[in-house]
Amino acid sequence: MKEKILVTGALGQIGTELVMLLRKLYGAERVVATDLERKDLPQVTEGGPFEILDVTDKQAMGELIAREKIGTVYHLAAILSAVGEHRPQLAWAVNMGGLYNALELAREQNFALFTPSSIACFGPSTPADQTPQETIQRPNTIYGVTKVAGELLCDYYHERFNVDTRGVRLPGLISHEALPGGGTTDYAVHIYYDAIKKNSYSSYIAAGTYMDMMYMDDALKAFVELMEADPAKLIHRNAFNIAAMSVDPEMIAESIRKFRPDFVLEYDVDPERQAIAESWPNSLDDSAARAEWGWSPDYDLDRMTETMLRELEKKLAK
Ligand code: NAD
Ligand code: AKB
Repeated sequence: MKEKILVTGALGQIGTELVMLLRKLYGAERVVATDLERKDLPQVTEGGPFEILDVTDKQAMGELIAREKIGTVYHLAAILSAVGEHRPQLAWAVNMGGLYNALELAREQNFALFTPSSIACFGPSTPADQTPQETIQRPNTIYGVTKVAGELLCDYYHERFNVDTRGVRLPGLISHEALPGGGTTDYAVHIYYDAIKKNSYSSYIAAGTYMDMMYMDDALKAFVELMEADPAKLIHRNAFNIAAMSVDPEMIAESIRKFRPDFVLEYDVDPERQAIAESWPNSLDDSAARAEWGWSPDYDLDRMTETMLRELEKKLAK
């Protein structure tokens, strides 16, 4: 990759680690990290170029992309599911307004655009187990509505204007670098923090509620591999199902107990986030991603648990 890369929403859970990886792969000066405001994440704001950028401001985004001669944008700025239900108008403005601006600029300035979708693009009427690549998509959250609309809009810009749009439907992501930003799957990150801090966790998601989850390194591998894949082989450009593990809180607790036998899991279920979780699939069929660009995850539940506990122990001891 010769041109520069721009990341929006770069100080979020994914952006923090994506920027660090892209800078390692392509050179620090070639990766421009942007977000709405500066946060205390020096690994991103001081490890290479960082700019303030509101993705709802098309003019500012266009000027920055032209000035920096950007060839690829990873568009991560978004409002996630739980926050979205409290601020639906903001979720629409950022998720759809920001994506529309990015797509229009990609058409005008000819850069490649990666946009993540989510398991949230599915709803209660979707087949819940091994959800197929192409199936019913009738989500009942504003976040999910913006994800389906975003997938379709990215397809449209590719077919109508030949914009190089690509994307995956991400499961809940589990990571130790930056905290998650207000989603439904966040419990699966918090459980590891509390395992280290208190050796116990009170889950807002009920036992027996299965959702797909993935360790961050696998998700970032998917981003980079999809953007480097041969475009001639991509049939489902913008919304590849990808999967690594389907788990409920009990399974994560069992995995933690392999390393911390006294770990205690309790429940204080939050009806709002529980309802969202129940509307999403239990597990996705990711065979299209495997066939079209060789997707395969490296982390299963126990490998992820071991890594999370080890890394958080170091981090929280500081
Ligand atoms: P996050 O909430 O951690 O980060 C989003 C970032 O966007 C934040 O740093 C926030 O400041 C920024 N932002 C919000 N409004 C903005 C605006 N108007 N202009 C510029 N920046 C703005 O989210 P994340 O987990 O890093 O998610 C990134 C993308 O991946 C989103 O599209 C999300 O839907 C998708 N995704 C994430 C997960 C997950 O588990 N983390 C799962 C599925 C899909
Ligand atoms: C959320 O829970 O909102 C996100 C997602 C799965 O899209 N983590």
